[in-house]
Amino acid sequence: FRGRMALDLRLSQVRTGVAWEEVSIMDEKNIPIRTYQVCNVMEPSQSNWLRTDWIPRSGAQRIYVEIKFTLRDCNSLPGVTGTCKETFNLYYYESNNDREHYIRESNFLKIDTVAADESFTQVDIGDRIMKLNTEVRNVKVTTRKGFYLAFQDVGACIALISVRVFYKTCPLSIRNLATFPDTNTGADTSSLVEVRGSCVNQSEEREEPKMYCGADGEWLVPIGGCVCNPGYEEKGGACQALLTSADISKCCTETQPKTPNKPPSAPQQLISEVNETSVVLEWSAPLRLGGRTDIRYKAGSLGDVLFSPQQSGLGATRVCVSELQAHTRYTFTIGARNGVSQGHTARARESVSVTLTTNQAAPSPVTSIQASDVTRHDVSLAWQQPDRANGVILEYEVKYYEKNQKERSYRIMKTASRSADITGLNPLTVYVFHVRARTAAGYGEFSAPFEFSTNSDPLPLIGNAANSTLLLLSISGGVVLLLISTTVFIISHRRGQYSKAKQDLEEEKHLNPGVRIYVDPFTYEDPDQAVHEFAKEIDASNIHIEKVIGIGEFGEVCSGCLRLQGKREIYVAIKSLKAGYTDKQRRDFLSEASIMGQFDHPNIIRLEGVVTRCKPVMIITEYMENGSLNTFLRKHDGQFTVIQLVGMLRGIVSGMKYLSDMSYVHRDLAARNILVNSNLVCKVSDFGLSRVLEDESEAAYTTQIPIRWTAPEAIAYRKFTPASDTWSYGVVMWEVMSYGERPYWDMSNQDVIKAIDEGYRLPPPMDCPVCLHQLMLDCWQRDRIHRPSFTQILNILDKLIRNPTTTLRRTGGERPVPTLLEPVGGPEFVSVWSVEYWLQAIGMDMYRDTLTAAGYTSPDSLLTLTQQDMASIGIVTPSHQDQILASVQQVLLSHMQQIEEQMQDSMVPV
Ligand code: ACK
Repeated sequence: FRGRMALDLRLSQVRTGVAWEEVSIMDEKNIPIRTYQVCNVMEPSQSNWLRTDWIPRSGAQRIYVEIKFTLRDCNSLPGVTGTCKETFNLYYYESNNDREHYIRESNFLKIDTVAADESFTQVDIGDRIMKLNTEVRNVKVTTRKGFYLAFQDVGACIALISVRVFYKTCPLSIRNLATFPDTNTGADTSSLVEVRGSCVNQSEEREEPKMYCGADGEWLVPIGGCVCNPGYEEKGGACQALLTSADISKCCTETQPKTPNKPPSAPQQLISEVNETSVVLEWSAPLRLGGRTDIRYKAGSLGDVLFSPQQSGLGATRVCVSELQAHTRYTFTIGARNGVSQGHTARARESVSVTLTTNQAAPSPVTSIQASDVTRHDVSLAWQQPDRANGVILEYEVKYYEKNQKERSYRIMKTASRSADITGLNPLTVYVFHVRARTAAGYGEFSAPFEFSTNSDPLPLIGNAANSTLLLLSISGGVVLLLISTTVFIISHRRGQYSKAKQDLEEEKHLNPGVRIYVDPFTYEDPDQAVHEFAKEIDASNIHIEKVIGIGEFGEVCSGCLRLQGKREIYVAIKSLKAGYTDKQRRDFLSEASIMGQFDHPNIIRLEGVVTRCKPVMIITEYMENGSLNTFLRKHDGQFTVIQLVGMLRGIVSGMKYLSDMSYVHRDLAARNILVNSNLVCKVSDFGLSRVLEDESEAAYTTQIPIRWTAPEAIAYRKFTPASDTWSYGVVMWEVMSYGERPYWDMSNQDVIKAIDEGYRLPPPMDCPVCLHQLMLDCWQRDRIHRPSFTQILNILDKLIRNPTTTLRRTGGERPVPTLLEPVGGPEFVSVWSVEYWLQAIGMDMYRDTLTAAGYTSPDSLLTLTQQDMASIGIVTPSHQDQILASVQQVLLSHMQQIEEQMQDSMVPV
């Protein structure tokens, strides 16, 4: 099978007499299979090794190991507390020797600790049910001709069912009349292998043809190409001789060409890899290509599933299918087509199919833990149901321990509800809590740590609805921020009150900035005069520096506290100018404060003031708990919902609209220059001017431009305008949707410039809705007048977030699923929001008056609804709160989908 070295591994025991045993068992379909098993759970300190024979590397640089295994849940084994484990370790050892008899254990390098997504338990009737886990790990192997793999058991009850080892290649491909050979992917998960193509027959190089082979086996960024020689024309990726008049007359007399092109035969060797509720399908090219090279594949399945990179027109022999239901049977078909295939769908003889069952999936992590009624010994915790429960939640488990004890000793409490009263705590002690949910599929992951300190009072200090709850920001995927000291609590509480309505109000203030235009501080003769015009001088004694948090262009960035007379102490970021600066450096450094001080918007970093009268010179700004956006997203890869990501993008564009309304052009908009606070609010920062004014000579200037983020006209002839900021905004959208991936990966700046010039644009990041990618493409229009303005982008994102009040084309005439959009009349339904209809559809109409009276009359207003909000207006039953919140989510998602469908209909490829 192309792209894989599929191996049936023979496992051999490193030492005889150890715990692993070769055992034959029956699989779910009652077919006998051979397994390796170990189950030494009663004795402590186990270390039982099992290793494979030598595996040749065959030129691969990164290998993938897929392990299928079952693992027994320790809770189901009586009397094994403390000794029983639920993981094993995977190791490798590179070697040129294909027959090593003995390899010292310490020579093996660890790949990973492998845990089961599902462990199996003995059910009451004494009948064992076996649940299969599939885990894939990968590792770089570049130093020897081959390698050995080893499995170390540390006291678990495991059966290894199968081990598959493979590597990935980008398959032979023809682009721009150049052939690119079957190429092994690079050694690193982010590496791109640069490959030079060779011109097809009867063609010659127009510009050196190049492509990059990505780590996933996909070809990326074709550059250059070939052109057909005179007398030949391009057809289906090849150069064919132009017909002479003699040919034409001959052709006209013949009824059939001698060797007509045909549709391809079916793709071969379709294999599937199930990972919980997603599947990767891979296949090989058809045996017969029908005499053509323009083969494309189309994947098919019943039901609502998501294909990526796309469902049809696939050039590569691989597709990922996600959003499948847990534990459900699916049939997938892959059809092959070429330019002479008839109709829209592949016929049976042109397709191949596979049927499989998805795994059960454990629930996603619990989010939004809140603490209330904190006393010296007790606390009440409450949390929300996981975003994806993937089944009925049977119970929750709360694990907690004293922070300074780490996890050396912890306590576990189980509860069927979404709350728990924890008692018997020590006073004035910081505790760490984690909560996880369990369904029939097993436990989900624990939530991120939630910390708080008990106090010294016997009665709750914080316990009433108005100012009681330690509200932690809920991030789907379970990132919860830590709140420890009272000071932090106060700040966080203030920000916790952040609401959309309030933000709207604040934004409204800025809707009409009138004639206020940004003033370039360099127009002032005396730079200090500019600073003092726009920034407040702060006395250094009011600043208390706590720690260094980073390095900026001019010196350290610290965090600390600022206490101004008559005001509450606030947490701030402090940028300082390093010693030994020149006058020019001081001026450039302070120019940022002069610029920032002119802005006042919720999505622009706020200047608190400057220290210029003593050293070091400092700029004080509001503190952003989550630091810069690119680092933050990388840390939380895959943990946010699309709506949360779009929420961040909305904030950024709102700030950019404000800047462009003030005629300020940022010139360096990038995720690294956006800061994120604890409420996930994104703010534009970095208004340094040095990059603009540094050196006016063209060459020096170009080296300072952040090429990957900058519009072509700004690179080529320094045309910086709001439209060039729009281009950069498109790149920021891409960074956000790809969780901080580097734009254009590790391509060189020169290649980026060339690729952009040739019309190449960044592809949609994984799981990125089509409509958002379309918006990025709009921001990257070559002609800047065709790019959307920030006002337009803001409107589009708002439309995506809000429930539609505009016409949305639906695909059929069926009644809506209870996604709660009321259809009214006509074949082209107009979806109208009605709170009444929505509540009725989810059986919650008893809250109609309550919600309406509190101002929740539009889906927009519901966007920020939290459990606290509901509790405060009298919706107190947890199950009702859950139902309402889940439904709000559903409305938003269904809306995103509908917009996506609509955009797909009208999409024009670039
Ligand atoms: O990614 P980070 O943690 O966020 O590292 C950089 C570092 O300082 C150098 O710029 C952080 N930083 C800058 N300004 C602020 C701020 N206002 N609040 C919090 N962190 C900041 C930035």
